[in-house]
Amino acid sequence: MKEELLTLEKEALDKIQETEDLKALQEVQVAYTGRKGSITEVLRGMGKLSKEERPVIGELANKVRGTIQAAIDEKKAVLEEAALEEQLQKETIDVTLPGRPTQVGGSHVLTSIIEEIEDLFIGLGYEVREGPEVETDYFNFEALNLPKGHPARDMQDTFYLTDDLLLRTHTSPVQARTMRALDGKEPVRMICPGKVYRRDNDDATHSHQFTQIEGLYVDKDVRMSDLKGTLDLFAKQLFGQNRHTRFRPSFFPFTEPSVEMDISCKVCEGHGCSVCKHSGWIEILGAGMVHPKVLEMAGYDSAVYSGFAFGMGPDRIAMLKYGIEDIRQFYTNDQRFLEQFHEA
Ligand code: FA5
Repeated sequence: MKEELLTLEKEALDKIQETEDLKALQEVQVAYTGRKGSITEVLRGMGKLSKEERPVIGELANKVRGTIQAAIDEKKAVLEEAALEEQLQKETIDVTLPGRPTQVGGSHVLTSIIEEIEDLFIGLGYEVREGPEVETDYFNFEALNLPKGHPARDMQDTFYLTDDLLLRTHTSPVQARTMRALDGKEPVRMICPGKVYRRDNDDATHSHQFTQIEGLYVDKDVRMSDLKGTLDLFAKQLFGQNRHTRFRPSFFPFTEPSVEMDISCKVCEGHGCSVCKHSGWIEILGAGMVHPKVLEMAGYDSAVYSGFAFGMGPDRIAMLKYGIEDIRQFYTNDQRFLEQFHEA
């Protein structure tokens, strides 16, 4: 039994020596000093020994177990150290490597231009309102003096959802909604930006979905000169003090008289070029004095109140301001295009 123990000791020490990882070392420990290990196995045979031999073998067994355990502990410390070292090596950071650039998002160019226009009108005392994109036929047309069957409805080819529901073709229904909410009692000074939809064929200057900004000013004694002064100020602030504006007669069923405002072409300074189709002028919005019928339908007494309204297309305004040639660029999400307008 003594030989057996000494052989086990040698065998175990050799294996410990050869072991190269912690898992194998653990297996050696279980195999030799564990509860079901070889040493325990040998000690089970102690019953067959004489009284004199038992303490001697018992002591030897403890010594062998101690020696093996000490060797295991020592090896374990060495292996742990090596594992830590290897991990540290792997995780070393090379501070000389170039950094990875982080992608920073930014506002879409249309959002930026809408915010710029909002700021401008907020500065003039206007408030910003919103309205639904799924609109009723009533607010999109009837409340704006466009009864069913009116030929001017054809000016805005419409996506109908049901007989009575549609995707709004302009932001003008928010005029009617705002006035109605105020019950014909208070003055109104609001702008409303938002998406609008028309069954237009997409091309360089037309999109079936685009943005508009509506403006409405209703109070006692509002005149055409207020409209002209406000929109001229707006154009100069947005496009530069050198821009000139002109107003041409036009037609919208919800304003009377109606006008379209042009600004002098920025590219040719009004001399004529391909951008302004050689006219020297570019149209940027429709406007007019709110039709008395529209005021009355919304609950305002048209003998007391008057007002002006305007509607512009920020897509076209952004195209002019930044020299963008195709409106579809706004909606195709090409990052190379969009990134040009992010602020540094
Ligand atoms: C209107 O939509 C009127 N509601 C504007 C208005 C409001 C007039 C208040 C008077 C008082 P118009 O259909 O012209 O008007 O459209 C206004 C602007 O929307 C145009 O000047 C243009 O900039 C833009 N627009 C119209 N159709 C498209 C389209 N398919 N794609 C991109 N922009 C468009």
